[in-house]
Amino acid sequence: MSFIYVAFISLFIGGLMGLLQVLVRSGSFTLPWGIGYYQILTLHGVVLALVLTTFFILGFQYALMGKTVGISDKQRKVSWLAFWIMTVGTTITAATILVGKASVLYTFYAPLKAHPLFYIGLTLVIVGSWVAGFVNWRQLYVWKKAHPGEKSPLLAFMVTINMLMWFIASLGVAIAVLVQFIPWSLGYAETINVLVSRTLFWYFGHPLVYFWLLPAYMAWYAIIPKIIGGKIFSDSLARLSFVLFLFFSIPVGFHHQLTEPGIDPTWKFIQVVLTFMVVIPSLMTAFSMFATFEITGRRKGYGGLFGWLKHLPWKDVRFLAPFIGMLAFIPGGAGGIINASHQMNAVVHNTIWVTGHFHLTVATTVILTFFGITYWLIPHLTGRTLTKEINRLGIIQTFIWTIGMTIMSGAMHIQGLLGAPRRSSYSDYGGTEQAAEWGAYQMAQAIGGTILFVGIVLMVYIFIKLTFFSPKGEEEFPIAEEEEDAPATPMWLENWKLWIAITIALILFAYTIPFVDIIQNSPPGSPPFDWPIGNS
Ligand code: HAS
Repeated sequence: MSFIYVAFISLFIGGLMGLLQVLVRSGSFTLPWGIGYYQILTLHGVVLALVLTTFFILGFQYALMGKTVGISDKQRKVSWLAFWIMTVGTTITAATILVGKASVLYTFYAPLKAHPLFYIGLTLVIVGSWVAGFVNWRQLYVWKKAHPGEKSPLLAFMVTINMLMWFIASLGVAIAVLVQFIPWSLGYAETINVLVSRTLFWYFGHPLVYFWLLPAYMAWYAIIPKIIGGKIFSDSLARLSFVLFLFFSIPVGFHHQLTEPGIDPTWKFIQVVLTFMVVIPSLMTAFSMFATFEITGRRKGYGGLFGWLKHLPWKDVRFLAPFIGMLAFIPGGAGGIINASHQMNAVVHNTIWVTGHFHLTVATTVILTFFGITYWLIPHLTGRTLTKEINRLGIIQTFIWTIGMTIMSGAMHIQGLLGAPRRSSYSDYGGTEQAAEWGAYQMAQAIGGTILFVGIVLMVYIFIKLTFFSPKGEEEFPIAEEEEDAPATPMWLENWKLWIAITIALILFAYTIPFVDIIQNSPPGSPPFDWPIGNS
């Protein structure tokens, strides 16, 4: 619950910053008191993309682990340590941005330089999340010892994979921050190797998006079936898709660097191929969700080609919000495939199309699923109930979000195709004809963004109601069972050593040669790690 408090405070602060941004970009609003556009853009990105997500995910995952494999007092104590390390780190980073000392955006690309406290705070967030991961692994280990020969509960298996992926991936950003950014911002190193830092960042940055997505998939695979009165289509398929995410999430970072000079095109091509591999588990998930919906509907007696759709509990916000998230992932995922296609990336890279893409994926698919989880998880944790009134408000919230995001993200996609850059404040670019074409879309963005902010205020209100004011009672923790006739899950799916070995082998394959190339070809005066020497 404490993790989730931080997530909702972040939602409010980050959402407010989002509102300010769309207003500035519309050209009809100027920020007061000398506040900088990049200051609020950084706060928006860091607080929503890094803080809200990580805190919500860890809180949700603790709930899943506690429910499925249990948590001991000692593990709970260590989890508090994780929470406080992360919260202190978040406060330090957010304060540094707020006072204008770290307007470097959430990707903190060098040569933009922030105050050292920005990086130190982020390091604490990552270290704290590792501690949480160690606790989760320990929880599963203890359970396995007590249940020899049994397959681990599906949700515990999924959490373990997600934290493994997160740990292996965040080593990259940890190295960049500890070895490059902190010494450089403290003045111990005079230079920073930009390409090395960006490569390390994107080694982390792409798995980061699956770290956000996989908890949503946990809910889709194992919780939504229960809410709709059905069963899990296939436990093995669900596990296999998570294993594939572990393999293919990490060795694909170059698809964010396709326009970057200094990386051999062959390796970009190889990582693009691997990117198309990571699409497969999402397609498996789409297949599995359709199967669950159809089988459940037909079992309830709804026939016809699409008649089974009628059985879905459209008036239950615990289902509706994640379902709209699923729908949004159809265009969101298609956009991702466009981004990953090398030539098309040249059209959309660094345009506001990319911003549209991630507002569909993380800010709709993932967030609407997180909202869907909130409606049952919070009352379950606080000993309250989801009343009809809150359910109704939740449905309204879901529609507000859908309308706001459709307008805002749609406008971003079109404007991006017309060439509008991302990460820029308002400008008419010297009165050019092309920039004039963007005006109407910027206005649409402002309208969509304002509607979204209303959605945020309503969601925070719902959160407060669920936490403190809804009637006392018991709310179900909905975990589905598997279909009776599904084939038994093979035990080799839990061969952790093999999965980790394959993951490391794929990473070494995708990164070793290009990394050596990058270092060998770095321009003079740009050593990969100019530390602790310092030339000055
Ligand atoms: Fe992405 C940029 C490629 C998925 C987030 N992405 C970003 C950035 C973010 C982000 C934040 O290749 C910006 C980073 C920055 O600041 O620079 N992305 C992909 C690909 C996928 C993908 C191939 N992205 C995501 C997800 C994200 C996310 C998920 C967050 C959660 N992305 C890229 C690329 C870039 C990029 C390039 C760099 C662009 C550039 O140049 O800068 C794939 O994983 C997508 C696969 C998904 C599918 C969809 C499956 C559909 C499902 C729903 C089924 C629906 C049902 C309901 C069942 C193929 C599972 C239906 C029911 C009915 C009744 C109809």
